Amino acid sequence: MSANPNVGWIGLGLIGKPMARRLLDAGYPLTVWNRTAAKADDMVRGGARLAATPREAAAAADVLFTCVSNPPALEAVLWGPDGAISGLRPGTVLIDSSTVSPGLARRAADACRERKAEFLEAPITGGTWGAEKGELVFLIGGETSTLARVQPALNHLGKKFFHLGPHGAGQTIKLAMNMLYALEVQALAEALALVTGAGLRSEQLLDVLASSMGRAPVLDIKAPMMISGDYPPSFPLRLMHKDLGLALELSNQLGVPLPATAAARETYSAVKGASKEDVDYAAVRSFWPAQ
Ligand code: NA7
Repeated sequence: MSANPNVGWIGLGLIGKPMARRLLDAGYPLTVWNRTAAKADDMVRGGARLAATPREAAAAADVLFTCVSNPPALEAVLWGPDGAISGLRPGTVLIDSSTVSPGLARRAADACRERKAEFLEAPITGGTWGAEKGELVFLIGGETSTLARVQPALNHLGKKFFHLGPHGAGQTIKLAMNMLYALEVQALAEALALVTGAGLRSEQLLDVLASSMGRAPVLDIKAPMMISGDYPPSFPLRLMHKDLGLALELSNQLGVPLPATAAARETYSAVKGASKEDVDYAAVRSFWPAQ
């Protein structure tokens, strides 16, 4: 692929927008589409072109990224009215960085093949911070040759790229990763509830944790939010709730029981239902009263 191919970008959310911004800043000609068009205003001021439909964004692109919230959102932008699939040109590479089911990734790959386009699933981990710094970790499924064609663009977005296998493999590992984060963060919330319920201070547990094998980078990041009770979304709880649902859906298909995940999903469901704002998943702590 020649230097600086035309890039299309669909989905300017908390993670999608800083990713797209990095490609614009790196000099890629960028066409964007977002359901709420006003969220593209600053990108347009920065030199991006605004497409009227996902189809138009796809038609302008040599490389088209999608980064939207969940499976229905991806289905809408790919196959809805004026959907992106209908605009793909032969040879275009569609890269989906949303977290969706492995089955949906395979469907998108089939649809691209029918258009003589190529597909990579490339869900990410690293949150808004990683997206802004270009230090995301990509979990990739698809052909090696497709990845090689788009690697220069991906290098502006990520610091590490795991090519995990054929379509579906990236999403499967992503769901397993997020399950682990969700369970770890819920385990800390439960431990803090026990400690404070016994009349001790949260900081006492955290001090001991810092010198123990129980320490984990995700807990280092989420613990201060749990102490302050302030949960600005880096990775929103509503998306973690969605990923736990996707993991359970996959586990049902495979016949692999996930009892801890099933229980955790109930906690995340309760907090999601009670939250009036868009909170980080560290807010799972609010399931238990703060002491
Ligand atoms: P956000 O901040 O929730 O942004 C979600 C994006 O998806 C945003 O652009 C939304 O458009 C778009 N969206 C949501 N529903 C639809 C439908 N039905 N049709 C079209 N577009 C839609 O998510 P993040 O950027 O943090 O994360 C994106 C993905 O990466 C997600 O899968 C994570 O799990 C990982 P809006 O601006 O609301 O109009």
